[in-house]
Amino acid sequence: MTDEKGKESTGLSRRQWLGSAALSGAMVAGATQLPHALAADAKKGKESKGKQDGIVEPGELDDYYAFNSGGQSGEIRILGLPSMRELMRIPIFHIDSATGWGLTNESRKIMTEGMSPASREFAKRFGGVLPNGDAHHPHMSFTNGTYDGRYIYINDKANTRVARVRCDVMKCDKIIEIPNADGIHGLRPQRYPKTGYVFCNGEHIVPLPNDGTVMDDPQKNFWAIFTAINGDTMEIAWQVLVDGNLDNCDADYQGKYAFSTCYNSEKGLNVTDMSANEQDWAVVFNLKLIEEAVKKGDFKKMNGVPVIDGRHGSKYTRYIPVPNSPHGCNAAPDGIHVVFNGKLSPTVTVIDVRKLDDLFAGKLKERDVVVAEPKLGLGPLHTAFDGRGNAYTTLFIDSQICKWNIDKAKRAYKGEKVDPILQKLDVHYQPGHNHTTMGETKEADGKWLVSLNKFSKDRFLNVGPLKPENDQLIDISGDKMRLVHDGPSFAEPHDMLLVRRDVVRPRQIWDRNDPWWEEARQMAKKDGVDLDSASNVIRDGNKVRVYMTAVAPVFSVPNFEVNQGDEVTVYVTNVEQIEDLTHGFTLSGYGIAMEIGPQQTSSITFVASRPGVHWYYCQWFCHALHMEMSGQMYVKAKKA
Ligand code: K7E
Ligand code: CUA
Repeated sequence: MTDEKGKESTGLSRRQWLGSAALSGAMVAGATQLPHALAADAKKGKESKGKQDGIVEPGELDDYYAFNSGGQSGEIRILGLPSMRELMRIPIFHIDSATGWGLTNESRKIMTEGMSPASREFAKRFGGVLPNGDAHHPHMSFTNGTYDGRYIYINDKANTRVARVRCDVMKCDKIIEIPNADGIHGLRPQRYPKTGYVFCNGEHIVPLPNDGTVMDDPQKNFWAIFTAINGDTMEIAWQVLVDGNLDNCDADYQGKYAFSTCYNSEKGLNVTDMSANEQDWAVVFNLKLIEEAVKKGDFKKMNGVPVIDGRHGSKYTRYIPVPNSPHGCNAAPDGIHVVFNGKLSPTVTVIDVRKLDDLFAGKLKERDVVVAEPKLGLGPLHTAFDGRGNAYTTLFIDSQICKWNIDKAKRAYKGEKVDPILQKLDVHYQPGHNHTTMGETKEADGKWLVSLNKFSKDRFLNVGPLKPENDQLIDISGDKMRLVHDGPSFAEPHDMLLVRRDVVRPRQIWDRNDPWWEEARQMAKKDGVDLDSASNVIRDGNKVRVYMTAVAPVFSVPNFEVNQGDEVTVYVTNVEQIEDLTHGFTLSGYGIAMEIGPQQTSSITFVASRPGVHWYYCQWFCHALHMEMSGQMYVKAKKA
């Protein structure tokens, strides 16, 4: 039967085929190309309501956008879900050869304007920008408890930064360095009433100020910092000083509290010391009290930022004991429960946010806000939700996803004999984050879950000692979780954001009035040049500004001449009105490349240090005469 099906199913890819075969009785959308046997199965399967096959036929569009962090590669990737096709990459914290991110004047402005003086000095060795990042947690801005499609924020653990991506053009438009902290890890936007704040926490405890004057006695001198950024202006609103390393954070659905887990209450500096205690904690931040403290001046200004003292005994924070070295921090879409994932404890700890007012009023003790603590398995790291009262926790050591019911867990905590665990599904292997469709919003729809596995081992063709990670797609629409697809990925998605496609509305082409190239616009105005029809070479002392347009297959400036040592700026405006007609500008021998999308202006500045004839060309295939879309820069040698 398999052979027969196999023969008939030539229209299906192997993955589609495997997906369908694994279905046995599931409803298959777009079944027109299915072999008869399967089509019959599909019909039968209609009764098993809600099952999905994950097949997206060629030419069909996905139901969800997935925004995947690129981990230590420093970027965000856009995937379609359920196909898991990679659609785009957004370079952020690193230098990118394709788009010229980190090379163009526009991107360098974004990468450098939020730098501290110390980083600016240090980055000189890399030509002015820091060349790497470690991006973990991409999260979209919220309005009223659900995604609003405006921005995506992401952390850089490596260089203590936070970036913002504009969802209309899918480009990063702000990067800021967070002072007083070391290694921004957890990041979540405020859910209600809107974003609002972007919360992020420094992971590593460091001396404050961290200027080399004091570097001993961590118990007395080292602290971690929780930061609230204004998501609109990307300025830092306030910071809170706390005890112990912070790991992950989240916000409630009421706009009253934020939370961070702490895995190093010991304030240890090595793994043995850091994991000594049986319990660490989750810190609760009272936003209203903190805002009042800022207003009435109950803070210390450090590096220009109000820093509030939130250490043990502070009225602005509470420390809830949680076993043991908790990691993930996840607010449920019911708006009531927050889950802290035990990591070294097989448990997750569930609190009820409605009890927090009484906790801060002194009517309840810290552990009184805990309403469940189910034992799920080994290595619980992160939890996702389906909006139907169920939670899905990754078990790193067991290599499983554990599906459990929040209400049952609460009843068991009260002593009732009930097993909250509904199912355990093997994943391959060692999952970190998982994420459900719309699962961190009040519109959680319980359709899909992606498990971001840290190891792929034998799941793919061997590509050498460095193996891909494995992002696995799991159908959670029915009673049972069902593994649908293996998705290899390069280093290293930590977290994924799954957004219904109608929420995200990117432009097809740039708007000529976009602020992106405001500096180029101002300079052109000063030079009396119209960017839209430019063909100008302007000499200004030893500075040369070359303005050109790009229309397939020509640059409006076919060649230009400069003197060795001149500082040259090239402005290219792509005046195409057609979608997907991107041009590029690459200058040979100068380490220069940039993307110029339809209706976009891009610019790049360099010193013409190498004499001779240097070709420039369009590196984005745009036309049958794309190879011919080129020109020459003549650099006259300096007289010896
Ligand atoms: Cu668990 Cu950085 Cu979100 Cu990785 S963190 S897994
Ligand atoms: Cu323009 Cu290739």
